Amino acid sequence: KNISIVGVPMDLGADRRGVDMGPSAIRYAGVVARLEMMGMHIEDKGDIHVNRPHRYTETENHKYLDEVVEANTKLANVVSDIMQEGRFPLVLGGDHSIALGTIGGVAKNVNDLGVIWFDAHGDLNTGETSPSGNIHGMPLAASLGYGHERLVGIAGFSPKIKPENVVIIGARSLDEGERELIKRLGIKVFTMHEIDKLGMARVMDEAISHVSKHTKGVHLSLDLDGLDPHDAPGVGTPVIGGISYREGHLAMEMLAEANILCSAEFVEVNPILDQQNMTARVAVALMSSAFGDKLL
Ligand code: DIR
Ligand code: MN
Ligand code: MN
Ligand code: MN
Repeated sequence: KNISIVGVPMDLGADRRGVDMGPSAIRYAGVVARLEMMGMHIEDKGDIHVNRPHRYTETENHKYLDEVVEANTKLANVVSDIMQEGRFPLVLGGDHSIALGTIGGVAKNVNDLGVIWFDAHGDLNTGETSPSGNIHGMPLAASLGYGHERLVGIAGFSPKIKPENVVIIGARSLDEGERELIKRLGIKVFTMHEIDKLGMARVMDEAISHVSKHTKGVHLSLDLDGLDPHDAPGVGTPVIGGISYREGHLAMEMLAEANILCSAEFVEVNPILDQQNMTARVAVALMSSAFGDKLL
């Protein structure tokens, strides 16, 4: 596989410093060497420039809207160029607002894109429903065409994905407006309840068949807070009771076996809140499994 890595040192979507260092932390954890060891051809395109405002800017309950839109517009172009070259975009976050640009760039090149969203949260808020005004809680809604017109309009078209081609895995903290949108759009969600009850193997079997049924490629958007804080402590909004390291690996291995991924992003790694860069190292380990690393 030919993989192009792009870092997005973005923290404005979470309104908390530290997650902007995620791309450095993941590189420090050896992402390039690990994937090259598996025989992948890696090109590291470096980081997208993120403009840092001197003052706090808020537009209708969307913190740092200008800067988030600007960086994601650039990211969408870079990701689209990577896909045009026939390479696999691997985007390193940064907070989850960068999914707007990644999905924008991927969906431009893949009609009927499927999305697997690993997260403790739904990221299905709009400016109206968000309790925080943080845009990292909105990218899935905006990709589906809901929310501020400037977020929805990133990459120049909307919607980028259809609700029936999305699956959320690991959810355990959903806001009221997110629950309503999930019900209204009929989005498939495997909460921790389903993972506990059915087991990760069955959840992934069902998730993979759901998301690949009417699609030509699947994007993996993995928020490290989907994992349990015990295994991935370096995240801005940890929620107890998450996916274990082993369940995470099984999920990635099953994705590799299914061979459906066309792009991936690993987000919300915050080395400031971490213990010995453990969360970035977990991210790299999960990536290698998603790209087909095996014990035997
Ligand atoms: C919350 C937190 N639902 C919000 N979201 C997070 O602010 O919209 N997503 N942390 O990853
Ligand atoms: Mn998220
Ligand atoms: Mn999250
Ligand atoms: Mn394993």
